[in-house]
Amino acid sequence: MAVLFRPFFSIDDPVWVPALREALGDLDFRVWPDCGDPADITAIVGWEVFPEDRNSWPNLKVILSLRAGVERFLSSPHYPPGVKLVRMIDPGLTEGMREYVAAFVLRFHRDIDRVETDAAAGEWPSSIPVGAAQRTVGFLGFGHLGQACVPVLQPFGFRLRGWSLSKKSVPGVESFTGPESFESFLAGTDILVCLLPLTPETENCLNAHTLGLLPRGAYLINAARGRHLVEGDLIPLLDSGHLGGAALDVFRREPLPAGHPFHAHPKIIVTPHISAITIPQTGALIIRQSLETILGGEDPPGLVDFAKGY
Ligand code: NDP
Ligand code: OXD
Repeated sequence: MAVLFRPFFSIDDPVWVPALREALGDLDFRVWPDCGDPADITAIVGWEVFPEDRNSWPNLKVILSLRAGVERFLSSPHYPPGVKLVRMIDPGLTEGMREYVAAFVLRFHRDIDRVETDAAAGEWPSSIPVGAAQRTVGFLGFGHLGQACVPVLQPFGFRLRGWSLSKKSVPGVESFTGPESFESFLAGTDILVCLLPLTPETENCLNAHTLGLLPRGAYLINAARGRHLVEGDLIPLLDSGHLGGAALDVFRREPLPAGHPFHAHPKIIVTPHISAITIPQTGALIIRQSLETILGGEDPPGLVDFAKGY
């Protein structure tokens, strides 16, 4: 059994290769393009698949994604049929997402951008703040990452709700399931956090109609995928005051082109897909654990269900 790593980003060689080598040191670990005999390769670790992956590895059993979201693998014509796919569930990445979501929930909750602008303009108004207990944070997609945000937000007293396909029993969080509850979920959400996987069912789910169902003045945090949002629908909702602001980490085109209207809009905060990144030290250990689980004949956490698309 040999594990092949396919570097993709410029930081992979100096960062990921040593981390994986350390975690997988006692296994037969190879780095593309030094693959050796293709028949040895039973597992591939990487960010996506490439044209030669479809037919080159006669004994390939599993692909271990370094990304949490796996739509690029699933939609690729190069994905080798019959090979299992495991998505990344990394404690380092999870910590990053928790921090990102908490940072923007608090920023929107305290209306920091408006008060900062007012103060800079010489305005010094006093107003009675809305308490966290009067604010509902709704997780659109309440899986690993959505649920991981609960312990950081709960102590502030926010009302929390999550929308998912299957019912969740998380203490203190109202669970909404399936398309039939989508509208009532949105209608009661003041700060919407999108953490859905990108699938045919979830693509374009943030649009004029659905965002229009949020209460007036609501906020959007999209840390999932750019294709969840119909980009052209957002600015009119912000300009009309229906939405109070949006923090966007992901876009249909990345990097977001210079001159894109999101860059200049006063109510949009653009971050460059940095909300949560797989951390080599912790991620490499997860790859190790997944391989051990697979070698033991079991399915590791994060095994992708091809029928569901995530
Ligand atoms: P999970 O698979 O753990 O959670 C996905 C959640 O979405 C689940 O609750 C699932 O329901 C729900 N869901 C999926 N499809 C539907 C649907 N059609 N209707 C209702 N609910 C649905 O994924 P993670 O939490 O680990 O990650 C979520 C996404 O975040 C990733 O797919 C990725 O795209 C994105 N991401 C973005 C990053 C960034 O840097 N911006 C970093 C990491 C991830 P159920 O629980 O019932 O299965
Ligand atoms: C991921 C991402 O899916 O970085 O891991 O977006």
